[in-house]
Amino acid sequence: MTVQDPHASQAPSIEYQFRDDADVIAFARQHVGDQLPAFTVASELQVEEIGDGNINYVYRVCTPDRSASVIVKQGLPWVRIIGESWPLSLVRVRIEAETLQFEADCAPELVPVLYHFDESRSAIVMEDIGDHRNLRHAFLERASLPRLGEQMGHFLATSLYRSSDLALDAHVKKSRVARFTNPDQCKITEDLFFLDPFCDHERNSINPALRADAEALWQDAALKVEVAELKQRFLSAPEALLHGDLHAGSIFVREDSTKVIDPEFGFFGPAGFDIGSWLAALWLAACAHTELEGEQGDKRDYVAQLRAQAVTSWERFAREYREQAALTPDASFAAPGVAERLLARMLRDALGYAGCELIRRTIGLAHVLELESISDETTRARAERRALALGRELIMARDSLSDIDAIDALVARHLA
Ligand code: SR1
Ligand code: MG
Repeated sequence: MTVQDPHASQAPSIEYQFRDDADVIAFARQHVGDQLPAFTVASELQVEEIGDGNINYVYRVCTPDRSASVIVKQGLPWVRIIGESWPLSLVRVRIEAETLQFEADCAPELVPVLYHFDESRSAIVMEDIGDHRNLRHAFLERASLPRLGEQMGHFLATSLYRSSDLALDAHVKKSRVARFTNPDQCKITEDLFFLDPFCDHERNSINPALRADAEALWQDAALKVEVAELKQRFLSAPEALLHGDLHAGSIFVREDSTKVIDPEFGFFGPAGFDIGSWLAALWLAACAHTELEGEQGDKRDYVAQLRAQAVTSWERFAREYREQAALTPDASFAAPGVAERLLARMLRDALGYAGCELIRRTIGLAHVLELESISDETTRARAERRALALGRELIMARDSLSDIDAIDALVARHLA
């Protein structure tokens, strides 16, 4: 397959951009030869563009018999789906590579192997996890994923603890905060998460059958105060190195295995942001399944499974965070009660950020496949209304919710 210049119609080509198939293949061969011997001996390699994300270009390079393959990801200095009118710094590609490496140190089984990062071509070569499928599709098919909650709880606990003040020397932490400063990516979140969905913004995309609900939300002054507080913490609470975009599209699964990809939004922010984004991924899918086609009993069971995954994720996260915090080398943080205080704040933040994610994926720019797969607008609006109401209540009630079972009961009420 030939790689056409994907930008030909909307932007000038960039000097470092892959020119054609041969260029992508040569790049992959040059950078994984040592690690993947089949790439050195195979006389011919093949390439296909497989990216369906919003921002970058993603290629699979493989041997003719497909027995060996790698993924090459290249970033251009703008948002792929928008073009030159939305410029984006290339620092995100280095940050993605370094965040991926940090996550691999924390939980090697939960991320693809990073083979190479090339700054001059803004490109990464990594393991092909093509035997996994995107979690959105798994959710749509109501796949049973018995280990997902535990695995995500572990991913969050290890990455958020090991980049925190409890684990890192203060000088090291400060230099990492500087190295992972990612202002263009953060600005996307600041706008799409905290601004657009709460006003009549031109970037929003709203189901006409849900318009009145969105308009009511825009009039909700008390909600806007809470969202402003969440945004302020997002801007100025460098607690831990976040993945920064932990939605279902950033996760690939097999029944027994989970892989988290795409940490290009990585930066030091409030730990509850990643936790909340993940919980919202589960709850968004659950909202969709209240109205997706299928037997009522099957749908009810799957909604219950998704709720249970959220409970398991938090329980595993909290248990493992506590265990790690008990070993902190910093005597101030070793005092009794400190870990519980931090966990309580992370949970409170997580609920607020989950609420924002539920709202922005319903009426903002970037929606989720699970809800979008409900073709009838009126039916879809019923599921979307649940997401909006759940999101709003999580934001408004977060200070009074400190117990995961009570939170699950609240979620269940919205999904009934
Ligand atoms: C223009 S980028 C839209 C969304 O896609 C990314 O994956 C992030 O979630 C971002 O908010
Ligand atoms: Mg992404």
